[in-house]
Amino acid sequence: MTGVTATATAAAGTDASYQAVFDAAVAADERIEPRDWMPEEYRSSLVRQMAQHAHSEIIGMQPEANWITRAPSLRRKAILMAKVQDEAGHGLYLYSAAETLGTGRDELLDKLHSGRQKYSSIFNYPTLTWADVGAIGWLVDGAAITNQVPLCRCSYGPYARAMVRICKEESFHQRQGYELLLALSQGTPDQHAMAQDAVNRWWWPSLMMFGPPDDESAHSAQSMTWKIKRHSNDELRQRFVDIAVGQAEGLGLTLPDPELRWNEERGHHDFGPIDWTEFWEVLKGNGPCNEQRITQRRRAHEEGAWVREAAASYATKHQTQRSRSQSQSQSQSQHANGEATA
Ligand code: BYC
Repeated sequence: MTGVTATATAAAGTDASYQAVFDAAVAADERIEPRDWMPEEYRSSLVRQMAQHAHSEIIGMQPEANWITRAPSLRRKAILMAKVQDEAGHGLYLYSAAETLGTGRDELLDKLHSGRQKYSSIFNYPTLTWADVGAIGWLVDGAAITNQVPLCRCSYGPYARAMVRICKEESFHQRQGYELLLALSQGTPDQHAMAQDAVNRWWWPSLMMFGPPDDESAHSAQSMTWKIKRHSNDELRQRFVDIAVGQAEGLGLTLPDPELRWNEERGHHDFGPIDWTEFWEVLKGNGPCNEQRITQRRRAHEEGAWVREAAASYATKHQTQRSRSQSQSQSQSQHANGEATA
């Protein structure tokens, strides 16, 4: 919020006037910052979405990391390692952004590990072949960019700023996936078939990433009023389909939907029905890899306990050293002042 509105907030003093200042800031496309007053539901909805987003980034490392040791060349291995590391970084930015709302990372991770918070449905599908790494880059990162570019204009400042850097990195991820699939598509007939098979398996789950249809989306209307979300789930899904059709042609691959066709009247592509039963089943924990992903995540957390302990004791040691040298220099300057006065 601007200095003027923040001052107005301080002067106003009642919940209703705080709310009015908040609403005016959102309406004026100003950013809400951590110390600004905000409705509790706005705070909790942001924590819910940002936590789910952060969890998706770190769980999303698993399906691709599965292929690091089997990448077909040093170049591909280096690219894949960089991408997976970027995803850990995205998780870090997002957990840090969520911390500005007063929710610590430990608490969020605990909710992920105990199944009280979600991560994206897409990461509950297996990566069966090397071509899946390309399909994830092209389709999953492509869907992520379509969804996340508007989040750079989210009303909550720390989330919006984190998204700017994340989107830049996601663009690189998407390009590497496209380039990988193009190489396979233009390779031997077996490689082409492998690329096509991966696209066939990842297409529909990628469309599900955008969330349930608008009429079943519990949070969309409120999130759009608050300008956390700028577009509805269906709008973004349609935008993604329209982009992907031309890109699939460029790749020489087809999308597995016989009903996919340009609709002149709508100015968009029509596409076939999404299997929402499958989506809700995956959300309930019944996808092909839910159990494997969460077990692996808990194990990684337990095995990383010594790193967190070491980092914490290192920080404590340096904090103690800093306080000691500060108090030493204070007493030296008091001593020096005393001598000067004497
Ligand atoms: N998976 O009211 P709705 C990435 C839940 S990309 C699981 O429409 P909302 C990456 C939803 O949480 C993926 N759950 O919700 C890419 C809600 O349940 P709760 C992460 C889903 O929030 C490549 C219920 O269904 N991206 O990280 O308005 C490599 C009703 O939904 C899903 C983000 O998280 C789903 N697909 O809209 C590595 C982007 N869809 O919470 C990593 C930020 C819906 O009431 N998030 N649900 O229990 C968003 O933009 C929005 O949260 C969503 C959902 C569009 C996903």
